[in-house]
Amino acid sequence: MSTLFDPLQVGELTLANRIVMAPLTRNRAPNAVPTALMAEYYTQRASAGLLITEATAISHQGQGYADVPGLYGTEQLDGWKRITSAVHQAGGKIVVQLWHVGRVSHTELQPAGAAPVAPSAIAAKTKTVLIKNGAATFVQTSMPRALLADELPGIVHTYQAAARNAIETAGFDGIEVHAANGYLLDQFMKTSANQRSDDYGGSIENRARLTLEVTRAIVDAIGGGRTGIRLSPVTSSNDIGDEDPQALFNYLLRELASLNLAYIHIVEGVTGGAREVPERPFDYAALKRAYRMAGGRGAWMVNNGYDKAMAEQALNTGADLVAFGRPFIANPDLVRRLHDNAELNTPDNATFYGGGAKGYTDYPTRQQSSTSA
Ligand code: 8OZ
Repeated sequence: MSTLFDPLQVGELTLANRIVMAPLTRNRAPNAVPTALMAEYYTQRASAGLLITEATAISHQGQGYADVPGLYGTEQLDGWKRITSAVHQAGGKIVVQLWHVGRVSHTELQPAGAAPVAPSAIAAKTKTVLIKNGAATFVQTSMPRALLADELPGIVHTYQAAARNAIETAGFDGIEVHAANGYLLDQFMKTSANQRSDDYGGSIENRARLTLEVTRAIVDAIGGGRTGIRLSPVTSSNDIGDEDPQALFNYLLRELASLNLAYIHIVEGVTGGAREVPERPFDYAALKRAYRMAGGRGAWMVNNGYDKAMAEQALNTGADLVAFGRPFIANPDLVRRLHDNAELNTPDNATFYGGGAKGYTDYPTRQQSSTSA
């Protein structure tokens, strides 16, 4: 029986253990440029089998929050290169999560103050963050405009270019397609945000098309063995929802099966919230079966509110990797602590988004706690 602490080959990535650091937005990249402090933060956590970066915009249009990083300019790529080098030096593996927020944005964050883009001109009833006079301010997202069908190849190409740059220039081990949490790809997939009447709306096949085109284009550029995808079938994040998520995601997973992806990353339940949603039941085992029966061999990564006991249980019932979010914020040495059944530091919600070293790089390892006491 494998444990959390056993190594695993995941596509082209050789992971030291099954413990993954989940993507975590931290809003500490002014002007979208990754910093030395971010390098310190990721390097502190390099004992994870795999680090998945915070969501990272593939274009200025893909930006939706103040001080989140990008991957579309030279300075941004240079910043990430310093981070991947430091993580590799520390023996870690790191993939970047590729992000286009779609409608979850504000005109002030968009090129030339334009409207954010979306499958349809339907506003998300959700907020984003701007910095006003140095302070984070929550504002309603702006009314988006519907993307024209002839703009979609450009979006696919932008994802592909970001993936190529991520590997060739920024030195990442791989990429994760962010197709979860109510952002652009999830907006196209789900009925609450997509009312299109062209080849990208209506049927499940049409709504899944953009996600599949993006993933295929990335696989063509960097190979399936360096590509993962994150999905959240029933989350309500960012005002998203679908009438029949089981049918939608079973179809998507059957289509993804032939791409030889490194991993499939599933957020179970509401992202960062309830794992069980009584009004939106979902059979994750059936989803996995759909993928495996279609020939999918990628590692199965589960996420959302796991502790050690739940993670071990998941491995015993067929998961390959477990992604931890908040525990990794507060415990740079989470792998060691889980291994030793040690107590965990408690994360401080007030410093999750924005700020500096406080609540970011100053959580002590167990060793630091014992020597400073
Ligand atoms: C929290 C705050 C802002 C963005 C996600 C990228 O939910 C995010 C995010 C999370 O995937």
